[in-house]
Amino acid sequence: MIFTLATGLWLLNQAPDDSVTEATQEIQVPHKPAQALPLLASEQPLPRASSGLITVHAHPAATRAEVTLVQPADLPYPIRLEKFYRADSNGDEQLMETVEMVGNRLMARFSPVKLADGTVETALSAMGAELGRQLDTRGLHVVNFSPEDPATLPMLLASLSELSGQTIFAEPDYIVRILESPNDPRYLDGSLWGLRNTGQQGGMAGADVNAQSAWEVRSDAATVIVGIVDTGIRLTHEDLVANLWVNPNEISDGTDTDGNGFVDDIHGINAITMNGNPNDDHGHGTHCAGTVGAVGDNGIGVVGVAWNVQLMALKFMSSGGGGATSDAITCIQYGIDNGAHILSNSWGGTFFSQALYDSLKDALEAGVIIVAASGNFTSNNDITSIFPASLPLDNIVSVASTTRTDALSNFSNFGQGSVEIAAPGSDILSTGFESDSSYVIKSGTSMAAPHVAGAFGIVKRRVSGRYLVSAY
Ligand SMILES: [Ca+2]
Ligand SMILES: [Ca+2]
Ligand SMILES: [Ca+2]
Repeated sequence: MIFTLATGLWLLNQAPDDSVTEATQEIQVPHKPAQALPLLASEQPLPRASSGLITVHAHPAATRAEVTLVQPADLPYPIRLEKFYRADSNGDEQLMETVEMVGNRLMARFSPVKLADGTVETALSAMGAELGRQLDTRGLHVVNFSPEDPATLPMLLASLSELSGQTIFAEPDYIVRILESPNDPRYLDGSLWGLRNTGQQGGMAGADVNAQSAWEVRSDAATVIVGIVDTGIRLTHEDLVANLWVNPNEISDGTDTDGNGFVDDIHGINAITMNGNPNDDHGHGTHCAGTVGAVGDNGIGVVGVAWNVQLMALKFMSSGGGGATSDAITCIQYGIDNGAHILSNSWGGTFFSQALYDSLKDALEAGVIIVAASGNFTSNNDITSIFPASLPLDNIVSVASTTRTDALSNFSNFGQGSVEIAAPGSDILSTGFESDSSYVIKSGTSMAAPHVAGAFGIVKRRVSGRYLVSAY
């Protein structure tokens, strides 16, 4: 693993290499273009990173950078796009890289002492910014500002990092995305080969997670809570509803009964809207939830790796399949605070976030297992990191994807030192979000990670890891 712990200052974020950037383009889910209104554009030439800073990132080979603010229809915040171009030998411009971050906020960890005595708020006010929502109890906050000037975000980051004794780090609030692969052939009648493969549909017998054997040991994980950090869950789905986690301290009455900041968070939260409605408007999260824990032995639909588990819906990505790192952190902290044992994360990005690292370290200290998709770039995570899968924390399990012939899926990332396990991820049938009886097939390391999260659900109550080993 080449990853080294950065000090967290935004200037230390590394741009990925070109090949990864191209692969990134392939998996990006576009925002709804009809509503993606460019509000500003600037074409200042590089060099940057001195005075007159325009871009947060730097691309050493770029000849031109462009900053655009777009307002997607599916998100309440604008997205800032930093595009880096290079002129080829014909003089034609090639897009080398696009970096996405929230346009009107950033994340910063402040000294709790300086937060408490008001110093931080005064300093932010002088910069034209304001302290936003708290992300943890040790000084991590969102910082809100008006995005009209493209230089504001880089200038704020620079100014904050110079606030000696007040700011511990400041960084952009990067957009991360689902790790579903759009290109794989779909089998409309696809069976649950990932759970039991007898060689059907050209598969290889035994190329599965050996769920049959594991289920003979224990399919009931009724006391285990698995948080699905994703696009939400269809809360009324016939094969999920019985396995949804229920907040014991909340009732549905239009108020925040348990005083945790979320109104009627019965089954989880929506961190985009900061309320208790994590219903899925994309489908990705519902699919992942079904793989972890669709109800077993109920005579309908599919069956999760864990038949009887508590699924906590933690929504931070929108109908476009993307979301903000700060909102993911809100979901992770909610999971930790509400007793989740496992958090399933079928999403990622290529930029290191100190705030995300800190949040997952909180999970480690609380004994929460983090299962993370390794990415669909066909690249080596030992060389190019994907976050959160590549973060160097002992509780993170990075998952690659396999096919029904037990081969690595053609899209799957890999890495001897940075990917821990492979699980079925090509052509996976699971619950759909379109209706309460919808079942669909999806592919990606997004689909592999929940197999592992479900397996952890089964073994969570065992004393040793013996049955996990036998299941894989
Ligand atoms: Ca509440
Ligand atoms: Ca309530
Ligand atoms: Ca079922």
